[in-house]
Amino acid sequence: MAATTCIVLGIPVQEGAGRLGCDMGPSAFRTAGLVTELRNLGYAVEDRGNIVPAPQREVRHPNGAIKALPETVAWTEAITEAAYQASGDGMPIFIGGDHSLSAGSMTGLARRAAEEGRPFFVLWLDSHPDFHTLETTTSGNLHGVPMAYATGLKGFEGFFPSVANPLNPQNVCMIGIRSVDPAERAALSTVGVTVYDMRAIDENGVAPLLDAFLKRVAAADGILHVSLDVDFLDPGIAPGVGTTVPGGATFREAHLIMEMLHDSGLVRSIDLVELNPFLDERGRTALLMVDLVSSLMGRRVLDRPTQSYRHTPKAH
Ligand code: 6HN
Ligand code: MN
Ligand code: MN
Ligand code: MN
Repeated sequence: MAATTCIVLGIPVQEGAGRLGCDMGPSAFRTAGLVTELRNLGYAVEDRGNIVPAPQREVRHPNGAIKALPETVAWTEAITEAAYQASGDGMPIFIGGDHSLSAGSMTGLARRAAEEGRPFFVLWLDSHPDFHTLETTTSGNLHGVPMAYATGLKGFEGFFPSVANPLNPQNVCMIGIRSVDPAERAALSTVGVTVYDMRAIDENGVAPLLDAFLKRVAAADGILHVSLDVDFLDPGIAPGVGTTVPGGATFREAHLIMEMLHDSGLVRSIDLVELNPFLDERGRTALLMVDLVSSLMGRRVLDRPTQSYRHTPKAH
């Protein structure tokens, strides 16, 4: 594991969110010690700095609610390419930036997985499914569309870059969901995404839910990407986000997920999104996110792994 090189990619996109401030996210993650923390865990870290969007072209959509379409398209082009490249060099950690960045990270990573001939899976930790199309979004904030885009839902063609390797919705597991718009609910019910809402966590705990998904990824010899939106967490512990939703994951639920992900050995890339340092309290949300990354990357309480829910990925 310590042979892995972590590739840190700053993506200061904020146009996809309804309020400004996510452009400061990459700085806050660095200030909170992300790189040092990874090095302390024994990883080589290559911080590639912040990427810039591709040149903008004029693009308009009949849905007049949509905001910042040319900007988001330009970001998506650049992020897709950067994600594809970085995933060939190590383990990309995308530090955002709002969640529109995942339109690019997931499509770039899906291309890499397709080239390796392995199925691509995504664990989506968010209070929202971000499953709007360009037609259905009513807020017009394009951080609400990346999952619909990456899974190849109709209506993005001619506006966003075409998706060569659509993510199979059946390879997506969402945990923490508690704010779903009607059009998203309708779309989700038809495509086979696994959605665990907060009630599922309340009734079962996170461990059996995540374990079932990880078993599927391991059995398929899949590549797993984790997309962690700050608003997955309860606003009481993570106030630094523009779209807080009450009743989110607790500190321990979130850490347990990270610990199980580490033990699975299946994670190949991570998005850290929606951190808005302007709304944070003395950096506590940024620090918590870095703390969670440490758990995901193998920080241990004892000098041995905890013996539960272990999967053995195939050697490559
Ligand atoms: N996020 N469904 C709402 C909308 O505006 O479309 C919220 C989107 C939140 C986006 O979680 O990254
Ligand atoms: Mn999101
Ligand atoms: Mn969200
Ligand atoms: Mn390890």
